Amino acid sequence: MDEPQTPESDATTYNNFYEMGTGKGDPARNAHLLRSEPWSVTVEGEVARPGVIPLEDFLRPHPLEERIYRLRCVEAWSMVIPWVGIPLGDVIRRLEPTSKAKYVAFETLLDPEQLPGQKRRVLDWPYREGLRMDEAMNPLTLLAVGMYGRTLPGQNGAPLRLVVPWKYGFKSIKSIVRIRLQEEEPATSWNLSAPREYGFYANVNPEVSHPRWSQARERRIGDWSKRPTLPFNGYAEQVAGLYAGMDLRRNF
Ligand SMILES: Nc1nc2c(c(=O)[nH]1)N[C@H]1C(S)=C(S)[C@@H](COP(=O)(O)O)O[C@H]1N2
Ligand SMILES: [Mo]
Repeated sequence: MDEPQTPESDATTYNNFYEMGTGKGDPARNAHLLRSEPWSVTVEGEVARPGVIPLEDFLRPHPLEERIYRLRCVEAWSMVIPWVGIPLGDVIRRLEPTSKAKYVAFETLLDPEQLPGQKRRVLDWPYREGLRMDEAMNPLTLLAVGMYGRTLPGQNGAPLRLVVPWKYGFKSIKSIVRIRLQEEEPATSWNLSAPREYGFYANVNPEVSHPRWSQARERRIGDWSKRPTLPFNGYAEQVAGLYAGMDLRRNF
């Protein structure tokens, strides 16, 4: 909370959202094609009440809270962003998971007219991500609906995205339309696309190099020089316990 915020103009013009193009400036140019209102979320799998829920009901009656997080990206850059959202765990509790719910799977909207990047098979669409239940219930895991005190711009994942501040940027899936609670570990887009490079857990581990580059240092957007990357992106005190006993070189 005490670190200087990334300028909003950087956070909204330097993006990864491959459904809107693979260049960092493409999402800001193509975001006008996304119709983020009205929006609903399909809830399925191991829950007491599955269904298609309008976004307003999905979030209600929870007060929205504001949090400042560092969202870090695998390309070794980071930003400090004041997200607006609610803890994912509060939403999951309201859905009443069954005892078989061990993981949460998420999917992004599939619509090549609104997301023209889906006309090319850059990834296996729709974009998919997942969390283990204890990761999903951790109070740091946020369902974001806004940033910098406004609703989310399309390029940042309007109207609903995940923010997992201790993991690589790619875990924070944008423009979510489907949440499924399930017993098996979900397939994830980046793991399907490059299994040697991107594992399911995707924790920030500065001591383990990515197969093609070191991840010991990162550039905070706006800074000239790089800084050391911290284990779990600086949230080790809060989340390291989730992985006690796991070999994070194997479970990367
Ligand atoms: N649907 C979808 N979500 C996505 C992506 C994507 O391509 N498609 N890119 C991910 C990656 S790699 C990063 S680094 C973050 C970037 O979020 P930002 O543009 O808001 O900084 O979004 C993640 N969520
Ligand atoms: Mo990323």
